[in-house]
Amino acid sequence: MAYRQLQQSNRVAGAPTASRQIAPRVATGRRALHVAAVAEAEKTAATTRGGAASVPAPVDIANKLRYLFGRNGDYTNADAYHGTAWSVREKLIDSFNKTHEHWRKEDPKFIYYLSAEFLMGRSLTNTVYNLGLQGEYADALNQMGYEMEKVADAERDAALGNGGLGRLAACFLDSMATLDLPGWGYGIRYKYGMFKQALKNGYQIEQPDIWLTSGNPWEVRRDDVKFEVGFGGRVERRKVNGKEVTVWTPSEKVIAQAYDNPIPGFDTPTTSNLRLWDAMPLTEFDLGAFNAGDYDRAMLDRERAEAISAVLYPNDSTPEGKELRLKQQYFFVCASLQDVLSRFKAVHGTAFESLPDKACFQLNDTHPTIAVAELMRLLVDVEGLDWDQAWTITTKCLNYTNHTVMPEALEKWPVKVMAKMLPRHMEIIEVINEGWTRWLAGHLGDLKSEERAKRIAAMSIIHENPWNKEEMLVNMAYLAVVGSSAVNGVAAIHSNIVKDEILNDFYQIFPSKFQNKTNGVTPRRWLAWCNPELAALITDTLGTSEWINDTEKLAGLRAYASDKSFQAKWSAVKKAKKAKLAALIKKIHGDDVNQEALFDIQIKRIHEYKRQYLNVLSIIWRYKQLKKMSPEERRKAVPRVCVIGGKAASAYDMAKRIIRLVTAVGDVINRDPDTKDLLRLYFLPDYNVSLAETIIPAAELSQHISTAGTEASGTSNMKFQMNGCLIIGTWDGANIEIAEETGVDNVFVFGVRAEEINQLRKERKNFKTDPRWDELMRDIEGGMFGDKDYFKPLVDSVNNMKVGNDWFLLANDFAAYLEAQEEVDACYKDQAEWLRRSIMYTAGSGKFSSDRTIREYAEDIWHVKPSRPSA
Ligand code: 26V
Repeated sequence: MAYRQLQQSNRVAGAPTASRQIAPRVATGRRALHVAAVAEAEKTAATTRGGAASVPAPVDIANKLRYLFGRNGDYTNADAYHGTAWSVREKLIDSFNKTHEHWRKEDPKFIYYLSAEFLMGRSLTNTVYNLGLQGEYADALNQMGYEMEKVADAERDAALGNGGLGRLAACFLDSMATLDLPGWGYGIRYKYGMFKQALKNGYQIEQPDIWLTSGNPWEVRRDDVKFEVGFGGRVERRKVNGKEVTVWTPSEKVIAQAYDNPIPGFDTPTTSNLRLWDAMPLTEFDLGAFNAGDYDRAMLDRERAEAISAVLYPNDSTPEGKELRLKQQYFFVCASLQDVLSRFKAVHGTAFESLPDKACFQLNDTHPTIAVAELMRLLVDVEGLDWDQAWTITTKCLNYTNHTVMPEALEKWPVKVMAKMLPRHMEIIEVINEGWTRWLAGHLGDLKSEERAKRIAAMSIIHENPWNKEEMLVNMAYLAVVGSSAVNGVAAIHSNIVKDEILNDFYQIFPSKFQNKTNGVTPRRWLAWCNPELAALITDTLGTSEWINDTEKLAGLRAYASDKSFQAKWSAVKKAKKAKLAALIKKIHGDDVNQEALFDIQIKRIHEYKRQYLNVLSIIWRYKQLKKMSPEERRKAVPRVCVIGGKAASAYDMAKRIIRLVTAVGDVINRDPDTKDLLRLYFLPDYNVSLAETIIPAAELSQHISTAGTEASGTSNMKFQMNGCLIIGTWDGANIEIAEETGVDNVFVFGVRAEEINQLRKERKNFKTDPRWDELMRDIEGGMFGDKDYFKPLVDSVNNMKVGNDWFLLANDFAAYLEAQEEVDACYKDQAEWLRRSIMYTAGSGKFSSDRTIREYAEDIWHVKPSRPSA
């Protein structure tokens, strides 16, 4: 039997343990219970004492509370969480140390995943499950009068990411550790993560995410690991021993302080690492200034330094030009590369030609792309390699993943900003670009000189700002492509768009650089741990829990898809999860919802291209139809509870209006006595990883309705699929591959195809809108949901028939969408068919495990092999 399964026995899938069943739940009895449990456990401990590991969990939890927090007695769930987390942390660190001792001895090639975002969510549940300690800690808490689930609920999310890109990085770390791949994540330890979203009168307001206030048990501060990072200043050429060297003297320096976040693999002794950097001042205090009575000036350095790792940038509708963001990017890249090189040198000295055999870096989008110039700087200026040798090493070590087709999201930094903040890097980029364009000129030698010049200009890393001819820009995607061995998109269709459109010029030059790596999600967090009831049913049915790290085994469920008794069990699990979501809706909105209704969910960042607006329009249309129906007709209607959740970037005005439209429509629909039993619409505020863990298992229909060709992949679609939730979606991103794996007929696919988009945009002014669409526009404009003026720009953005308007083609897809929604209703009426499809979704989700994705990266791009410590 596999390593940790032995320890977990059959508890993996969340079967209740004996003690959990008998545990009293009365809060008032907790203290007595707690004291008794600890005393009992201490007796046992007396015979087994002999190291921290042998201390029984209840005693250990109590000890942590006593000695770390100075607490004694009647703890809240939050206290119990801290005690438990600090206890679990020790086992995690033991595993971390063992793994790294092993890797130090073996010296395997490492993959370093450089990412400005890691959206980790909560750690307690994941850690105890992955370490095989779930049963032990659930029992301990039970004996003390607590429930693991409630205790785990007290943890704050680590929300160091915006959305898909950051959560993908977190899933990848889980898979890398689970597959025993030597690899670390590197990023920034933001003091404030993704903002908290609250609603005030139906409008989004943003609040700071102060996530570190109660301490973070999942990190280890490494006081011995810090590096200097410089900014600004001047660059000089000097002769040293007859050789010309370049010396950069920064005008500002800060310290990057390492914090390690151990990442436990599942069913393996491997625990890898996410190293996050915190920015600190070089000197604690300018004592001179302080003594002179200038306290403000003394504090200035500290504030300036700390600002670098203070906040996560929420991705905006206009992401350009924020100097602090470039500073953040360079800060973490510089510290990470120095860290890797210093470990390399400790073992291999200056044999840098073998660096590509020991280390490779994945650039998660363009955010860490300054790594191209920084690795060159470290190798040439600091280590004294010649340029060509350094360039060979650099391009062998780096790889780049593109995550978006949105042109405005492709980072370009003004040369002026780059030259001021990173003067040496700007020089290096210029030299790279000179070499690149010179090489291109040779490569394109057969072309006529005019055509050649055009092609070269189009591929130059440094180019004019098309909106402002005065300004020159550094195109970070181009730098990443030129500086990398491999470039990949994140779903089949997206990788084709990268090759055929976004980076087509480069694809023509280097066809073999371009790859596809379809995204995946970790089946641990997104099925096994967030839906233990379904996991238990799957394990029972397949007779094994091996599907948790071999999701292809889920295909075995296909044999049961039409089995009535299996369908009944499948449906019972969904009902239980729906009850939980209903309880959450009740808690937030105070309403009881019909739990027999179809639970219809759209959760993701709010963006015009994701088309939450289209969803709302169809909900309004449904409402209007219901209003018109006779009581007899209403009895036949399929009741729905619609849920929309997601954050709008603070500066993204249109997205905020969309949120307000959702809440305004909800206010009308949910109170209408004619329809409220048949239709509800709720906006769930502050959508985040833990909320997703509650919502996704309860969902029956999920919406992935981006304009074809705009959503690079989507990853929540995979999470819904794993949890047996049907998809209504466009032929976009990973929806396509999901449909292929699930059976296209099982998915509600609608709308225009990516190939048609450009033409349709051009023809926009001739487009004849559907009369139902026109009616809805008049309704919103006319104030059916109040706030007429506020909604006006929303109506205008899609309703003027001119080129450039309705850029995301809501009107074009509207009729097809309503039709697909009718198919949904018809299918839901046939519960046997609905359940069959639901089972087919989970059965078809095998491909979308991030284990598969990571295996592909490891084999095709990283060339990294597993290295597992002994148990
Ligand atoms: C998007 C946009 C849209 C236009 C306005 C500015 C802006 C800035 C940033 C972004 C996000 C780009 C990176 C990103 O999060 N991409 C997401 O990556 C996921 C993981 O690969 C993928 O599943 C999502 O489809 C993709 O949007």
